[in-house]
Amino acid sequence: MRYWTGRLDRADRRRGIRPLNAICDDITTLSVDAIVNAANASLMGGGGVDGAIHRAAGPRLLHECRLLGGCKTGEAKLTGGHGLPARFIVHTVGPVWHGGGDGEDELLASCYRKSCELASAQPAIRTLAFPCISTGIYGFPFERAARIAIRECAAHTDRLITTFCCFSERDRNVYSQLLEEHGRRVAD
Ligand code: AR6
Repeated sequence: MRYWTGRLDRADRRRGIRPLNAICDDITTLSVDAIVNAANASLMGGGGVDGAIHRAAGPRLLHECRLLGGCKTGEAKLTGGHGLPARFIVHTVGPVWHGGGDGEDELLASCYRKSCELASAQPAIRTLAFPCISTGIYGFPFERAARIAIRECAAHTDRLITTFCCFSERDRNVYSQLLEEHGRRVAD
Protein backbone atom coordinates (compact mmCIF):
# COMPACT_ATOMS: atom_id res chain seq x y z
CA MET A 1 0.00 0.00 0.00
CA ARG A 2 1.24 3.45 -0.88
CA TYR A 3 0.85 5.89 2.00
CA TRP A 4 0.26 9.59 1.53
CA THR A 5 3.40 11.38 2.56
CA GLY A 6 2.86 14.91 1.38
CA ARG A 7 1.60 17.01 -1.48
CA LEU A 8 0.44 15.48 -4.77
CA ASP A 9 3.49 14.12 -6.57
CA ARG A 10 4.23 14.37 -10.29
CA ALA A 11 2.69 10.95 -11.08
CA ASP A 12 -0.58 12.06 -9.40
CA ARG A 13 -0.63 15.26 -11.44
CA ARG A 14 0.04 13.33 -14.68
CA ARG A 15 -2.98 11.14 -13.88
CA GLY A 16 -5.06 14.31 -13.51
CA ILE A 17 -5.63 13.87 -9.75
CA ARG A 18 -6.56 17.09 -7.98
CA PRO A 19 -6.55 17.55 -4.20
CA LEU A 20 -10.17 18.80 -4.27
CA ASN A 21 -12.73 17.58 -6.81
CA ALA A 22 -16.48 17.20 -7.26
CA ILE A 23 -18.44 14.30 -8.74
CA CYS A 24 -22.07 13.22 -8.99
CA ASP A 25 -22.47 9.69 -7.61
CA ASP A 26 -23.84 7.42 -4.90
CA ILE A 27 -21.23 7.77 -2.15
CA THR A 28 -21.75 4.16 -0.99
CA THR A 29 -20.20 2.88 -4.24
CA LEU A 30 -16.93 4.85 -4.08
CA SER A 31 -13.59 3.06 -3.80
CA VAL A 32 -11.89 5.66 -1.61
CA ASP A 33 -10.09 5.05 1.68
CA ALA A 34 -12.88 6.70 3.70
CA ILE A 35 -16.32 8.15 3.12
CA VAL A 36 -18.03 10.62 5.44
CA ASN A 37 -21.55 10.00 6.75
CA ALA A 38 -24.01 12.84 7.42
CA ALA A 39 -25.29 11.18 10.59
CA ASN A 40 -27.48 12.25 13.52
CA ALA A 41 -26.41 12.48 17.17
CA SER A 42 -27.50 8.91 17.97
CA LEU A 43 -25.27 7.37 15.24
CA MET A 44 -27.98 4.71 14.97
CA GLY A 45 -28.79 5.37 11.31
CA GLY A 46 -31.57 7.39 9.70
CA GLY A 47 -32.76 8.51 6.27
CA GLY A 48 -30.89 10.16 3.38
CA VAL A 49 -27.24 9.33 2.90
CA ASP A 50 -27.05 7.93 6.45
CA GLY A 51 -29.68 5.30 5.63
CA ALA A 52 -27.97 4.44 2.34
CA ILE A 53 -24.60 3.98 4.08
CA HIS A 54 -26.05 1.74 6.80
CA ARG A 55 -27.90 -0.39 4.22
CA ALA A 56 -24.78 -0.81 2.09
CA ALA A 57 -22.38 -1.39 5.02
CA GLY A 58 -24.65 -3.95 6.71
CA PRO A 59 -25.64 -4.65 10.34
CA ARG A 60 -22.06 -4.84 11.67
CA LEU A 61 -21.84 -1.06 11.20
CA LEU A 62 -24.81 -0.48 13.53
CA HIS A 63 -23.18 -2.79 16.06
CA GLU A 64 -19.93 -0.79 15.96
CA CYS A 65 -21.83 2.53 16.14
CA ARG A 66 -23.67 1.34 19.24
CA LEU A 67 -20.34 1.23 21.09
CA LEU A 68 -19.47 4.87 20.26
CA GLY A 69 -21.99 6.56 22.57
CA GLY A 70 -23.35 8.99 19.97
CA CYS A 71 -21.74 12.11 18.51
CA LYS A 72 -22.31 15.81 19.17
CA THR A 73 -23.16 18.30 16.39
CA GLY A 74 -19.93 19.46 14.74
CA GLU A 75 -17.93 16.45 16.01
CA ALA A 76 -16.74 13.33 14.11
CA LYS A 77 -16.15 9.64 14.91
CA LEU A 78 -14.47 6.85 12.93
CA THR A 79 -15.66 3.30 12.20
CA GLY A 80 -14.77 0.56 9.75
CA GLY A 81 -16.47 0.47 6.35
CA HIS A 82 -17.73 -3.13 6.79
CA GLY A 83 -19.60 -4.05 3.56
CA LEU A 84 -18.59 -0.85 1.73
CA PRO A 85 -15.75 -0.57 -0.79
CA ALA A 86 -14.37 2.19 1.49
CA ARG A 87 -12.26 0.87 4.38
CA PHE A 88 -13.40 3.55 6.87
CA ILE A 89 -16.41 5.73 7.60
CA VAL A 90 -16.12 9.12 9.32
CA HIS A 91 -19.47 9.89 10.96
CA THR A 92 -20.19 13.56 11.53
CA VAL A 93 -23.33 15.35 12.68
CA GLY A 94 -24.21 18.52 10.80
CA PRO A 95 -26.33 21.36 12.19
CA VAL A 96 -30.06 21.69 11.48
CA TRP A 97 -30.62 24.99 9.60
CA HIS A 98 -32.56 27.48 11.78
CA GLY A 99 -32.02 30.57 9.63
CA GLY A 100 -28.29 31.09 10.17
CA GLY A 101 -28.31 32.87 13.54
CA ASP A 102 -27.74 29.77 15.62
CA GLY A 103 -24.06 29.14 14.87
CA GLU A 104 -24.89 26.90 11.91
CA ASP A 105 -21.94 28.11 9.77
CA GLU A 106 -19.36 27.42 12.47
CA LEU A 107 -20.90 24.04 13.33
CA LEU A 108 -20.83 22.97 9.68
CA ALA A 109 -17.22 24.18 9.36
CA SER A 110 -16.41 22.13 12.44
CA CYS A 111 -17.89 18.98 10.80
CA TYR A 112 -15.56 19.34 7.82
CA ARG A 113 -12.54 20.34 9.96
CA LYS A 114 -12.95 17.52 12.50
CA SER A 115 -13.62 14.95 9.75
CA CYS A 116 -10.43 15.97 7.92
CA GLU A 117 -8.44 15.93 11.17
CA LEU A 118 -9.69 12.46 12.06
CA ALA A 119 -8.92 11.17 8.57
CA SER A 120 -5.48 12.81 8.52
CA ALA A 121 -4.57 11.13 11.81
CA GLN A 122 -5.18 7.68 10.29
CA PRO A 123 -2.15 6.80 8.09
CA ALA A 124 -4.20 4.46 5.89
CA ILE A 125 -6.48 7.29 4.75
CA ARG A 126 -5.33 9.34 1.84
CA THR A 127 -8.55 9.67 -0.19
CA LEU A 128 -11.72 10.93 1.45
CA ALA A 129 -15.22 11.55 0.03
CA PHE A 130 -17.84 13.85 1.60
CA PRO A 131 -21.57 14.02 0.92
CA CYS A 132 -23.08 17.54 1.10
CA ILE A 133 -23.54 17.54 4.86
CA SER A 134 -26.70 19.19 6.29
CA THR A 135 -28.04 20.16 2.85
CA GLY A 136 -30.78 17.49 2.70
CA ILE A 137 -33.14 16.79 5.61
CA TYR A 138 -31.31 19.40 7.78
CA GLY A 139 -32.06 22.19 5.25
CA PHE A 140 -28.74 24.10 5.09
CA PRO A 141 -28.62 26.38 1.97
CA PHE A 142 -26.58 24.50 -0.61
CA GLU A 143 -24.13 27.08 -1.96
CA ARG A 144 -23.44 28.50 1.48
CA ALA A 145 -22.61 24.97 2.70
CA ALA A 146 -20.40 24.27 -0.33
CA ARG A 147 -18.31 27.41 0.27
CA ILE A 148 -17.71 26.31 3.87
CA ALA A 149 -16.85 22.75 2.78
CA ILE A 150 -14.27 23.92 0.22
CA ARG A 151 -12.67 26.43 2.61
CA GLU A 152 -12.22 23.84 5.37
CA CYS A 153 -11.04 20.96 3.16
CA ALA A 154 -8.58 23.24 1.35
CA ALA A 155 -6.67 23.49 4.63
CA HIS A 156 -5.97 19.72 4.51
CA THR A 157 -4.73 19.19 0.96
CA ASP A 158 -1.21 18.47 2.23
CA ARG A 159 -2.48 15.11 3.53
CA LEU A 160 -5.79 14.30 1.82
CA ILE A 161 -7.31 14.04 -1.64
CA THR A 162 -10.91 15.08 -1.09
CA THR A 163 -13.92 14.38 -3.28
CA PHE A 164 -17.20 16.25 -2.82
CA CYS A 165 -19.74 13.58 -3.76
CA CYS A 166 -22.92 15.32 -4.92
CA PHE A 167 -26.20 13.53 -5.51
CA SER A 168 -27.39 15.60 -8.50
CA GLU A 169 -25.72 17.22 -11.51
CA ARG A 170 -27.09 20.57 -10.37
CA ASP A 171 -25.27 20.25 -7.03
CA ARG A 172 -22.11 19.07 -8.78
CA ASN A 173 -22.19 22.14 -11.04
CA VAL A 174 -22.31 24.42 -7.99
CA TYR A 175 -19.19 22.71 -6.59
CA SER A 176 -17.38 22.74 -9.94
CA GLN A 177 -17.90 26.48 -10.26
CA LEU A 178 -16.82 27.19 -6.68
CA LEU A 179 -13.76 24.94 -7.04
CA GLU A 180 -12.76 26.83 -10.18
CA GLU A 181 -13.08 30.13 -8.29
CA HIS A 182 -11.07 28.67 -5.42
CA GLY A 183 -8.37 27.47 -7.84
CA ARG A 184 -8.10 30.94 -9.40
CA ARG A 185 -7.79 32.58 -5.96
CA VAL A 186 -5.06 30.13 -4.89
CA ALA A 187 -3.14 30.70 -8.15
CA ASP A 188 -3.20 34.52 -7.71
N1 AR6 B 1 -24.81 9.43 -1.99
C1 AR6 B 1 -24.42 10.73 -1.98
N2 AR6 B 1 -25.20 11.73 -1.51
C2 AR6 B 1 -26.44 11.40 -1.06
C3 AR6 B 1 -26.92 10.07 -1.04
C4 AR6 B 1 -26.05 9.06 -1.53
N3 AR6 B 1 -26.40 7.76 -1.55
N4 AR6 B 1 -28.18 10.07 -0.52
C5 AR6 B 1 -28.46 11.37 -0.23
N5 AR6 B 1 -27.43 12.16 -0.57
P1 AR6 B 1 -29.15 14.06 4.08
P2 AR6 B 1 -28.48 15.92 6.30
C6 AR6 B 1 -27.26 13.63 -0.42
O1 AR6 B 1 -30.61 14.39 4.21
O2 AR6 B 1 -29.16 17.05 5.60
C7 AR6 B 1 -30.55 11.47 8.20
O3 AR6 B 1 -31.79 10.99 8.59
C8 AR6 B 1 -28.49 14.50 -0.39
O4 AR6 B 1 -28.94 14.78 -1.71
O5 AR6 B 1 -28.77 12.66 3.90
O6 AR6 B 1 -27.12 16.14 6.90
C9 AR6 B 1 -29.56 11.49 9.36
O7 AR6 B 1 -29.74 10.39 10.21
C10 AR6 B 1 -27.94 15.76 0.29
O8 AR6 B 1 -27.28 16.60 -0.67
O9 AR6 B 1 -28.30 14.60 5.37
C11 AR6 B 1 -29.87 12.79 10.02
O10 AR6 B 1 -31.00 12.67 10.88
C12 AR6 B 1 -26.87 15.21 1.24
O11 AR6 B 1 -26.67 13.85 0.85
C13 AR6 B 1 -30.25 13.70 8.88
O12 AR6 B 1 -30.68 12.84 7.81
C14 AR6 B 1 -27.23 15.27 2.71
O13 AR6 B 1 -28.61 14.95 2.87
C15 AR6 B 1 -29.06 14.48 8.36
O14 AR6 B 1 -29.48 15.43 7.42
